Amino acid sequence: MSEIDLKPKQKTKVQRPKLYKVVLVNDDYTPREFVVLILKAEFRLDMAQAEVVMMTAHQKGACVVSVYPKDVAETKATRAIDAAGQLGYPLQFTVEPE
Ligand code: NFA
Repeated sequence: MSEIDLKPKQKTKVQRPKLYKVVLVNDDYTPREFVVLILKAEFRLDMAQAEVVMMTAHQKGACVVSVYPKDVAETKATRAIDAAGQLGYPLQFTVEPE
């Protein structure tokens, strides 16, 4: 007796890039307004999102900003750290596997 095989013989492999979290780290020196500015400019958050992320990091010590493929996450974190550093602020972002 022949049955119909509904299973495909080969699975199509989809390339899903591993995602990495960019995490905003609190400090005692970087002005809140500057943190919000960076979150808007580098991470494309809107005003409301930027305020929530900044205040969450301020109160809890850290907050996930967004997730990206590894190279994008590292580039954005580096650019944000450098922009803060140029103004003498110790602002830090970390990049971690999701
Ligand atoms: N804690 C900083 C302040 O009170 C603000 C801040 C928030 C810094 C989030 C870094 C990250 N000025």
